[in-house]
Amino acid sequence: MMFLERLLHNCLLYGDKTAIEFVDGPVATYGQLEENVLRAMVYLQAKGVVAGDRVALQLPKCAPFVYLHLATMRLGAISLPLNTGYPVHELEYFLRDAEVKLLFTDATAQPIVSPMMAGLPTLQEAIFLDAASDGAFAELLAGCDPAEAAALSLPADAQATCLMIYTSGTTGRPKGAELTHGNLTANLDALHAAWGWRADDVLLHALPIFHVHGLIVALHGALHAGATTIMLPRFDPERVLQTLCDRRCTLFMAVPAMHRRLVNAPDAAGYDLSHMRLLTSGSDRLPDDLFRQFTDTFGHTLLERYGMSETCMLLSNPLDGERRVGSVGRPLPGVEARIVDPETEQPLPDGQIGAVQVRGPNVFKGYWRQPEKTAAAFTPDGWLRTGDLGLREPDGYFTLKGRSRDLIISGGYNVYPPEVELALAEHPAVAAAAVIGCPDDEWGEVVTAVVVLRPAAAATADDLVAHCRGYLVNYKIPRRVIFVDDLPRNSLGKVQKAVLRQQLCPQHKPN
Ligand code: MLC
Repeated sequence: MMFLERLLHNCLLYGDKTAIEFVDGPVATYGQLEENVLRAMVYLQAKGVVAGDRVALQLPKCAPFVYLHLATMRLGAISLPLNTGYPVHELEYFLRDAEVKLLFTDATAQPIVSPMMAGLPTLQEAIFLDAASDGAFAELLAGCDPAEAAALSLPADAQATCLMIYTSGTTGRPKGAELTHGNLTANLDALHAAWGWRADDVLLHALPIFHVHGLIVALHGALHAGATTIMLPRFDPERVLQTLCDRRCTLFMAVPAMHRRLVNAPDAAGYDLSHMRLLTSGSDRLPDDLFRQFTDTFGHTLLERYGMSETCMLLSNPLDGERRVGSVGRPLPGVEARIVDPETEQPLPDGQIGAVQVRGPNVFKGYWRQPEKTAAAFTPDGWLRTGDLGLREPDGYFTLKGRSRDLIISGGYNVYPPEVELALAEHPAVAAAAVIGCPDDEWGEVVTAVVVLRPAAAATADDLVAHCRGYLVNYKIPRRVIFVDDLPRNSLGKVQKAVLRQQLCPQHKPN
């Protein structure tokens, strides 16, 4: 059964049960969820949305986001969730590249979005919602009769794209990873089986919902199971701990930077989480000390799993059985993973470090209108090159050992150095810039800019940070700026980032 069909089935089966409760906000039963999704479908149809169209959602965590996202996919169109923090420069790029037809954004974004509309011919309309007000959205949908959409059949083509998540690469601008109905279904079925999702689960949701982790693994996971989701508008460690206790939640998912804040919260060990069933960690490597500190503090062993935007989830430690420190576990049902020699791409024996490649029905269709980049992402026999390095142990557990691609992970967000380097290069005082990730206890890695100034030019670290804020979302802004006379380069003129990391990162350990 495809995901949207299962969701509809759950809406009929659990009509009076709470599907999503926004803390300090609205509550929707499964019955109300279905009704609002149908209304949103009628609204979108009236705006001319048809199968294949891109609908961008740049909204905070709110009920309208959920209804519009599900309605878009159910019409066979493509949902494009966007970080609310994107400055105009990034937002405009996504809207142009994806040829977005409709944009839903917060009312506060009007001064930014309205002036860019004229330059975006495919953007038919931007709809400004007061996301904080329940009334505003209800008013928008008031004239929409759910019965009109109820008669529509569910999307039947498993190969059709339903979700696009932008992710960058080692070169160039971000690319839209196209996930299909079949991808989501395969992943949710696998996670359902692997993590024992149940209809009586209560998930506390504190992640952003514009990425795979918060949107697919957490929110869709709960909807797929017929479970209840309690939504916190943002992550706050004490509020998380208090809500887990008060609401007797059974499930919680987070990135390591969040788990670090939980164990360091005042009187963390005083919260009784004994009723909880499962706490997971992902989007970044879980440090060994944090894995142990979490168990010591809360009496629960974190379940670490591994995934990426292009694939959703790939590997997971087990629900029952050993959750191995430092390991991301074994492939999920239906997923194949292998370790190959990075040069020859021939499989390596267990225990040897090589490139991680994966295959399975969860693996994305390709990058939006980028056939060359899509082809380059796969081997000729269809394995996706993840860009991560790792090893497989004889009992099938995988351990990640670094990255072959030039990627920084800060607080669970991916940062691609070329994007930050391009932004720095726009500053008139910058002659050259290289961006590296330095290990950091709080964030995992911090974005560090190594900059050569033009002769006689003057700029301070604060100047460059302020400049970057005009181009990049907050988590991509360099936290450290180091000025140097020259960048180390190889004989081809390429900056030797390994040398920079070695010289400039205080806690750097080579792979
Ligand atoms: C916030 N800031 C960050 C940052 N998050 N800087 C670097 N890296 C980050 N990840 C900035 C803020 O803008 C602010 O800057 C300063 O840090 C302090 O802010 P804060 O209030 O302490 O941070 P907060 O808003 O609480 O955010 C921290 C966080 C957040 C951990 C809650 O980073 C977060 O939600 N991370 C989750 C990311 C995620 O969902 N990834 C999933 C990707 S999917 P200033 O200068 O303005 O003061 C994926 C696939 C998979 O990867 O496998 O899951």
